[in-house]
Amino acid sequence: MPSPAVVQEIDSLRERLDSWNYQYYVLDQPTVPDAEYDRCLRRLVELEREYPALLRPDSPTQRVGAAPLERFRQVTHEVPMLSLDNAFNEQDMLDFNRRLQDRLGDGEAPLEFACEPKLDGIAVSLLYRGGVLERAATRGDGSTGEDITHNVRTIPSVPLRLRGEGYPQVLEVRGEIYLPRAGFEQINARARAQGEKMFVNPRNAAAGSLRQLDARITATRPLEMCCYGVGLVSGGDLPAQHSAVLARLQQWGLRINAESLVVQGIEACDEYYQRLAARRDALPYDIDGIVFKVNDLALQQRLGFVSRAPRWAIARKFPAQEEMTRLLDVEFQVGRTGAITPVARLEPVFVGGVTVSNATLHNSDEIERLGVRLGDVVVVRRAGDVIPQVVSVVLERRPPDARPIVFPASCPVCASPLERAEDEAVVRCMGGLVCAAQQKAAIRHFASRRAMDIEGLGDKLVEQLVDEGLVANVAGLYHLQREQLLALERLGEKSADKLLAALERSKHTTLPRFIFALGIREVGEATALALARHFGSWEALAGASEEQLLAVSDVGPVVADHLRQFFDSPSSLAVVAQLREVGVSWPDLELAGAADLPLAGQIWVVTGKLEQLGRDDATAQLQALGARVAGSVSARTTCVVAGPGAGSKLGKAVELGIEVIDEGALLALLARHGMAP
Ligand code: I6G
Repeated sequence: MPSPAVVQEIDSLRERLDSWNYQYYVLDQPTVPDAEYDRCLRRLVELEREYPALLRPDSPTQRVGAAPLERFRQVTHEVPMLSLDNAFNEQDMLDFNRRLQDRLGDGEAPLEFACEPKLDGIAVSLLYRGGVLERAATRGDGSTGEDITHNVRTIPSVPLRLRGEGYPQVLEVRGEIYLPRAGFEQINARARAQGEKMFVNPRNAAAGSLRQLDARITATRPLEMCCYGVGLVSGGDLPAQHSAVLARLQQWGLRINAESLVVQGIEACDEYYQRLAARRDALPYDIDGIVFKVNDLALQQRLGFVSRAPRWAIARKFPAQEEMTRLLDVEFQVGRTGAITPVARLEPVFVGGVTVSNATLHNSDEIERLGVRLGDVVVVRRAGDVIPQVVSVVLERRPPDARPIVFPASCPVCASPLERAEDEAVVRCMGGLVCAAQQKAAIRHFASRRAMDIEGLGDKLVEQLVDEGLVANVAGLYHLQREQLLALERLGEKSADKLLAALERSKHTTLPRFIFALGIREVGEATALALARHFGSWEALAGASEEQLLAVSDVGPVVADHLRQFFDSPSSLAVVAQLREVGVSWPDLELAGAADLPLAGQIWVVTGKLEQLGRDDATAQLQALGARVAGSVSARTTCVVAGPGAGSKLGKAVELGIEVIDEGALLALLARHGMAP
């Protein structure tokens, strides 16, 4: 007999899961991370297995999703759309393999598996009759979905008519509709600019985009479709293996995942999983695991199904990219340009493969948008190498004593007034270089490797130098005395001498590095290089009019304005004069017209993950050297820079015999042309 405590736990789990399901599937408003949902569902499955008498047909374990929204026409899936069992580690995969071999009873020979990433999107069914798209529907609860044909027709990767011939008279294709990460950033940037509600993650954005009554809205969202299998098939035959079916779908014009692979045996499945896990952040879309399927369809048939999932497939999940934790405090950091950034201090939580205890809250608008309070339970997302973000608040877990977050009225470091420019979300400290936080940030930037490259001047030391009043601006660094350094806590003779030598060395620099090191707003490395090449000397740059600045390839009105503000500021010019006085110097550059730039006339393509530079920086730097950076490889491409995770572009380059270099070679080339390595 189950104890009252067990009955109560089951009831409570069901209630929570039902409520989350409704929020997630019906309202498109996820309230808890998937990992938390999975944990509760697993616990409920476990309890129901232990106490079968308590199993009820309406338990959340007994259905795939939630009820569809009523405002769309309902569609019955003739062949139910099931879900997949999950594996969370290698042992779960070995157990899966054991179950397969035991059930088949064909001996211990390795089974053949079809592997592919599990996209974090919306499962849909496309029904083709006579090769023409007749209906598209969501999975819904697995038996009944919603008719979203009008929306799906707007997705370019969904063919309205199948290509070629030989397809069955009735062919139901299944797959995932999703938003690539870049598309998600794009629509969220648009929503932010227009003051509209932003989406929490790409999956949520894809769901919201599909659940539109007006297909014109869907058409503005860069959705994609990737097919992973078939449902109803009649009036024709398909090949005998899953991988061959996918290949056939591709021939008929449907998109399948480029990462799909057939492997032999469960160990090879683990290798595939590890390989993709290492590349997960570099993929252009979110995935939450890998799906492994027995490749032979006759074997699939023999294996059959258990309740809601096929026995012949499993999804091995990746560590969750969203987790819940508590917001303990908010600190207001002052950046190099005076921008005040609220930073969430969190109860440490393991998410996206690392322990996270800080996350950005961006600005006061974002705090308002989230409606977050101190003490709230929040959802933290860490995807790729993006800094962790607070994406939503779990309102149902708000403690009674949660307090509003109060944005400071003056700079938390120097007490100077704060200002918010009319068209900006950012609030800035007006203290300029009087503000110790801005002093420290400016010095850290000046000393950084790609600027003046002052080795041994770490963040801690910068803190000490400013706090002790030894240095107030970057020029002050060059007046530091050995005795002053030795008097600092935890700085020995060796370190002091090393720092002094590094300071001395840094005096011989290049014009692009010097411009970059000054930390002028919006002037990154590539712009600094473009300015140096355009004007050739500091004097020419400092004396340039706004029009002359605007003539530089990388400079728009905003950058030109920041530059002019810098050159019109007596205190900024005084610091430059002091730097030159202590001997900071550089050779002038030969003037380069666009046609003289070293990579003028060349077409470059950057693909895969660039660990050090990042793709955007690499692109900007190549452009500053005169190259055109294209999005696809063609016979006219001069060179392809390929990092880990490079896919079809790399393949095409190899096929066309185009030069391919890695990030190391690119860095060396940039260095040869005066860019910082
Ligand atoms: O939800 C799913 C995602 C991906 C799937 C799936 C899949 O294959 C790559 N395959 C099946 C058979 C099912 N759901 C039921």
